[in-house]
Amino acid sequence: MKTVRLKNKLTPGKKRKILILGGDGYLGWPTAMHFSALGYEVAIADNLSKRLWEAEYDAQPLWQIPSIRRRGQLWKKISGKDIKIYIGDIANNHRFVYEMFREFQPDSIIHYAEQPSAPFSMHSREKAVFTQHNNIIGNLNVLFAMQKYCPDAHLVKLGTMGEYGTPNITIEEGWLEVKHGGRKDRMLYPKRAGSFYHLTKVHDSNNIEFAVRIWKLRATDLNQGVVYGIDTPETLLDTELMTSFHYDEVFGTVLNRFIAQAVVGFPLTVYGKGGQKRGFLNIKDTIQCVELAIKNPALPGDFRVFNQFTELFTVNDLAQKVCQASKKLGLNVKIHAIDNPRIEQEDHFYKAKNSALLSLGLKPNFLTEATLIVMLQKVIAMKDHINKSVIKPSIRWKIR
Ligand code: USQ
Repeated sequence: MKTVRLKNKLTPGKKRKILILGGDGYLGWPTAMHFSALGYEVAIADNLSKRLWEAEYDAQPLWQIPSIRRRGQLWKKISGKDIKIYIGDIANNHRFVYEMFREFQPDSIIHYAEQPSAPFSMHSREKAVFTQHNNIIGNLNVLFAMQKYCPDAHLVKLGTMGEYGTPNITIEEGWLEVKHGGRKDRMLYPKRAGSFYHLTKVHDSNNIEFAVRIWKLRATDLNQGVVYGIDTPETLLDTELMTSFHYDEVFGTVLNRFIAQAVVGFPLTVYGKGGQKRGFLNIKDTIQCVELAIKNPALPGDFRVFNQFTELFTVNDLAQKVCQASKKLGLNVKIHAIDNPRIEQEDHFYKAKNSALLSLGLKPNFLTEATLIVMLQKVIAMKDHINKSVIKPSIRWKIR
């Protein structure tokens, strides 16, 4: 793998600049605090649209999240460090993107600013079109802004393991050596995504690979698995610095949902046979992986893809683990396999490589019973705020 190792220690007087797109989100806010704590000059951009979508589905995070400006002020008070805030829409306002890149001149860009939910994208034609426009055009605007104002910057883009789908062969890290008709080539790994949302990331990957190839940009695509977890070292500094925790059917990921369900006595909603296997990682490892990508940037003209997960589980494995951990806290949790609202394989081969980030030094925080117990305890403290009516899935992949 071609990487350039930059000095990890910052030279006095010269701060490296990181622009975090989607800095108000579940991953964006902890990432912003983390790099700020490390001494980078951090700016975040967000159009606050996740807060609007949450209101639309009555799917608020379990604990109330202060406004982005309030979070910035509190972070400044606690750490003494500034996080610069840009409010604007990267998909619909390319002038906003251009102006921000021209003014801030980032060394690295971490791009999380996309509609992140598969069920949201499958709700209707309008939501599918919205998701594709929002994600794909926003990403294109970022690529053009990079090319125009900071062609030497490194783009770290959040992709997804869901781009690959569940093929019957081993999933490589982004690229595949192909032999055909007596010749060979290295090609982007074939994709078979499972929702219009996951497809946006496939289209983004193609657009980034092309832009990197023609404009000699630097980019790393992090094909991330399903994230779970509540805390990072910085979110623990103050309750108002916590990141969002979703358990609803639209924005909640499966393990976070099972934890909330266990706490309110809702039978765990295993979809179908529950043999769906996916890559998982703790939110702390998301931050670690992004840091490793930033500190070991891609070379100009190099489109790197890292598979970003630490463990593989089936949905049934997770349900069993949550039941066992809940028992330790005196909760009697039941599992209820329900009709699968999605169209996906429920019992399948799944083998995916994830050695690139490990070889850069990733030290995984594996899913232990202790981790589950801490998550359960935090959610138990907020039990009365759980809205049971947003748990049951209602969005179906087959629109009748
Ligand atoms: N599932 C259940 N019960 C539930 C919720 C989900 O059985 O109550 C199943 C789903 O059918 C699926 C699996 O759990 O087979 C994962 O579902 P999920 O909702 O946790 O994750 P997904 O829709 O794939 O999307 C999430 C994030 C997305 C990210 C992706 C990574 O929302 O932003 O890209 O995880 S990955 O799955 O690796 O593509």
